[in-house]
Amino acid sequence: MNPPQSATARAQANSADPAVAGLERPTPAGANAPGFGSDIIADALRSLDIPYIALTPGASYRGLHDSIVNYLGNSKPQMLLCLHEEAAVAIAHGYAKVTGKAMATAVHSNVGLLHSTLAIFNAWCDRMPVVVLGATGPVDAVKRRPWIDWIHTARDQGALVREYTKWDDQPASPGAAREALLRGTWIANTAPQGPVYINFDAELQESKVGEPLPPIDVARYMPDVATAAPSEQIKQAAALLKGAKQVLMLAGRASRSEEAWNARVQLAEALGARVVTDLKIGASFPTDHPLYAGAPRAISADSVEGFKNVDVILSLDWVDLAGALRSYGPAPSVKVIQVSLDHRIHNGWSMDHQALPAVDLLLSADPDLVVPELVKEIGKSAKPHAVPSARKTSDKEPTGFTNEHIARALRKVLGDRPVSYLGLPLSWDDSWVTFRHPLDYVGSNGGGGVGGGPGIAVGAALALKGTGRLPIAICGDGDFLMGVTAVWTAVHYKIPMLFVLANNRSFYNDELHQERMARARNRPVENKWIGQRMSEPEVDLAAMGRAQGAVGFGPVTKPADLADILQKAVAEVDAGKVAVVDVRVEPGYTAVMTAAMTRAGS
Ligand SMILES: Cc1ncc(C[n+]2csc(CCOP(=O)(O)OP(=O)(O)O)c2C)c(N)n1
Ligand SMILES: [Mg+2]
Repeated sequence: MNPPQSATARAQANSADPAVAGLERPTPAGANAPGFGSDIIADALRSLDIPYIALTPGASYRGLHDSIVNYLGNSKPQMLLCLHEEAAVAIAHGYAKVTGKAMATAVHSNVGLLHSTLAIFNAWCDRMPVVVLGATGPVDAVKRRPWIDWIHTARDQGALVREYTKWDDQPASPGAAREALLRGTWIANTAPQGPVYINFDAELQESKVGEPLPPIDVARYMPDVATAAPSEQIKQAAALLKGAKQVLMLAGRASRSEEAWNARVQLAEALGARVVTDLKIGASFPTDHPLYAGAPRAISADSVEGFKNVDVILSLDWVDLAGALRSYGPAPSVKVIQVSLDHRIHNGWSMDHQALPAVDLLLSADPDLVVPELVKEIGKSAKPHAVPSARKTSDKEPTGFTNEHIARALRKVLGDRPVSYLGLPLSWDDSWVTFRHPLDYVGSNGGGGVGGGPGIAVGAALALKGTGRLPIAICGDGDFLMGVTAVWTAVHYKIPMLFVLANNRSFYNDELHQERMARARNRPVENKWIGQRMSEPEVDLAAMGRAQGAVGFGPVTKPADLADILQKAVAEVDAGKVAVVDVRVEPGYTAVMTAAMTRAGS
């Protein structure tokens, strides 16, 4: 018998789920030697140990498609058919959020790549690895079929995504294609992680090859890249932290590792540091810990007890350190330590690098490797600290019908059951549900590209199969509608999960912006809904789930009905189904949320 695995270890095991592996078995092709360029590419793909390739098909890679089905037997990697390229890449993005490793995707020529661009951008901003494969051509014009091969061949196709991928290539021979796959996967998985794009000439895939390539030891082409900090810097950081009156820890981007999570808690406890987390990224600190101070909105000198005494800020790869420092407004005497590798990926096209923070000490290293070293250096508890009392979730019944009702009903239905939140709506408040494990929440779409939610959730739920965790995605209606076909892929590949839709029948976030404009210009605020509300007709989101084979519930129009319906939906997920619950919340955000979302630049 295998030894018991932790949820994180199970999710990272990188093997295809047995239920998925039994699906879409091809008729064996019989004696099957590698005979074509795409067979060599398929061999290289298999050597990468990637369990799945999410794809939307197209003739530009029909050679590779054939090789995966008939040469590899649709296994290692196994195809996951997606109804839109944006879903294919989003699924790989979600899978990486849980496993920390890249999955493959394939998108057709320039057109499939164009469809996938937003999802690639989301993965880029989220620093998540994805290996995107594509195709073009035949590059040799005399080999092209009339019309279609011409419109679907682009010079420098990689230029479409070069500014938000870490690397791209268009190899010109089977040997170069193998090398590109090794290099691309290695680069994608190396911190800071991100998507890569490899484009295969149609002719290269379909051409016959004589000799097979000589075998290689793949591991030697993908060496580990050291991302620890030098001990001298660890000592410097530890000295600053130990000497501090009050440390503020900004717990930013982190892996899903339980050991790293525990080390972060130990460090905070040793320092008595107050800790802030960010719903843009995965859970990084227990939100019921007495030292936990809240989400980024809490970052201001007078918001939390003890903050005004802060004299050292420790950023563990915080997404927007300069922005956090600006809201906190620290006195110049406050020392700032930044632990991050992110500067290595900044390229100046996208401003996702954020403003340049003023720091006193930069550890250009992986925070998950730095924190345990700091714990060792500082000792379990450097000095006694007054421990504040842990935050409590509000017992007050909210008014109207809001996202807070969804949170309350889920708390009631789920109790202490292990749950992974695979997405939360924009207006979510971090106090509504508690995170106690790195897999309790996997973070947002990263790039603010609405429509990523459903696909990311499906990929994350796939990676969570076998962990015993209940996968839940809470999506805004706008987000769900833009990415809705990912539901079909979840149903088809038997990926049980729960979608709860915070359906306010509006792109409500933008109503707030119209409200802001109207107020600033002294114009009628009551017009803010025009061009925003999705009513007359209201879209039946449960039916959109049902149409794709999910079990649809709702519309739920009364808070009192919500818990019972969610209970039924959870029972369906436990029975292996995909459940979609349409909850008709009222348009409107809390005052705090409204202020945070529409604040001006300065
Ligand atoms: C691709 C894309 N289009 C438009 C936007 C602008 N935008 C930001 S939030 C938002 C509304 C999203 O609607 P929904 O998911 O229903 O959430 P709600 O704001 O209603 O809570 C829009 C349209 C965006 N960020 N991304
Ligand atoms: Mg909405």
